[in-house]
Amino acid sequence: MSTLTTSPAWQALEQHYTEIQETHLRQLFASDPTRGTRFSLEAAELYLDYSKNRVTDTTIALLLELAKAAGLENKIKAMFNGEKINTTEQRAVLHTALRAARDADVRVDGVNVIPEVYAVLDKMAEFAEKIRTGQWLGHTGKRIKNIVNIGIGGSDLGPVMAYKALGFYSQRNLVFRFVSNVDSTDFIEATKDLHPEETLFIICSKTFTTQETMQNAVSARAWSLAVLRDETAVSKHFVAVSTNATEVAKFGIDTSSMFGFWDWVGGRYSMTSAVGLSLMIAIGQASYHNLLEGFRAMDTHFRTAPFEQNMPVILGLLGIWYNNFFGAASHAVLPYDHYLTYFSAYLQQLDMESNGKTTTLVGSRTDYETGQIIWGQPGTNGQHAFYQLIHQGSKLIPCDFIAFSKSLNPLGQHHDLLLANVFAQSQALAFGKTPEEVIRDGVKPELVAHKVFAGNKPSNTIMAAELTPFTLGALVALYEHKVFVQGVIWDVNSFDQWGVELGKVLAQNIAQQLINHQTPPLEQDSSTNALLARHWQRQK
Ligand code: G6Q
Repeated sequence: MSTLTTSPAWQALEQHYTEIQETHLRQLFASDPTRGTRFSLEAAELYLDYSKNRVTDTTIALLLELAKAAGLENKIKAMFNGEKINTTEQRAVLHTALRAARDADVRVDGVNVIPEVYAVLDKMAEFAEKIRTGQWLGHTGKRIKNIVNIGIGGSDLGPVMAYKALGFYSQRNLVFRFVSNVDSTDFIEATKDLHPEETLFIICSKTFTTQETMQNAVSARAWSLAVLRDETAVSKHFVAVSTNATEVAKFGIDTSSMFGFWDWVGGRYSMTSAVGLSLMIAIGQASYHNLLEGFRAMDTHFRTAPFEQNMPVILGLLGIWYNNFFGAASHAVLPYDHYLTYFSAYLQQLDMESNGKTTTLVGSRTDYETGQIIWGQPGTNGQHAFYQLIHQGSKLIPCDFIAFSKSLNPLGQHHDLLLANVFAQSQALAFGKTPEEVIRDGVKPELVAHKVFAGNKPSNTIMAAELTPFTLGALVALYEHKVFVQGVIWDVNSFDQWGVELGKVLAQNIAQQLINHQTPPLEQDSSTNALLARHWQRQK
């Protein structure tokens, strides 16, 4: 048995679970008319209503005990202070330094990293302005109109999510595309209607060795040079975002056109590093700095607010409560804002790559559930698709609803209808509909059972006045820190990703066979051999 599950805090929660597992949210709300406001928090322009969770004051107190027992306070300090908490890679974890104030002092190995952070931010701003104002010209003297970000994982999901999220603020005479997949269709479709003379590629790769990205970068160079017909054109049409100057130079990009970052920025936490270059070009430096301020406001809240008022701590603990005590394997994130189309996909990587682990910091195997399956998509569309299962299915799926009071694109009654839906959904999930209520509606007896909603389905509602760069920053930081809190409780390293390595190695091996048209005898397992043989046969 692990120290976690045998700890007094955990055992107390197990006992408490047996006491309240049958308690219905209807009872909890009936017994406390102030519940809707009492279980709420405000931070960094975000409002969190967590009253529709299956918790009492005792639950929260016990969960806070668990956080304390896990040493969360010191772990937060250690992260913000640049200690090497990514122990398997011996790295500091300092994405928070990327959005610290210009006069902050954050040290890694005794060196203040903030001046370097701002040197890169300023270089990005200068470049972004040149593109936005048309001062930066392509090889043939034409203005750059298209920006294609080539990257994958952390070098893609943040940029594409944030670009879509802040589309309202983007410069509309510029076209942005994001290529990530090694499937050539991605590159071909993204560039089909673009002209090389007007196209800038941002090759975004921390390592500059990632197979998919390098393959797409090679194809991008060939695509450009097929028209521009001059190697020197690369300097006007390619820039790099990377930590690896040697590989950048080898690829043929002048390192003066490289925007650097550092090994203390993990890929999935890199949205506010130079990886955000495409976003800065899209929204401009002022809005980009508003985004950083939103991140910073949430960082400060996380670092300083007492745990009982700390939004990421409360969200993280609620996730533990459902995952580990109610056995809820998944968690839905449901934004009621069309601009947040990619938000759940972004969170999937952030959360699942961080906490999808079963090895503890000291190398033993967890005997408890860890990372939740994160999924979702914008709300109203989901209502007409998968919400059925959340309402009446057999699984418990806690949800986060995200909504904004003001629409960026007001149009007639649209926004009222949108918000009516988000409020109605959390209400329906929490309170359901009893058989008596269904009968009162005059439903035929044989249909009553079908029309009953058990309710008692937990959800959080996160609201802000408006989707702005600031609120997006606060929202992303909220989830980053929520993931951190859970990683601390589960005692895993949220900042490595060894789980993605094996597939990469095996793919290289198989790729050699495919590229060299290596015919049998095949050296794989019998299933892979059969698949390869069939593929060769069909390809002929
Ligand atoms: C994120 C992961 C991973 C990474 C990609 C791209 O935390 O490390 O998603 O971002 O594999 O890596 P490069 O930026 O090195 O190309």
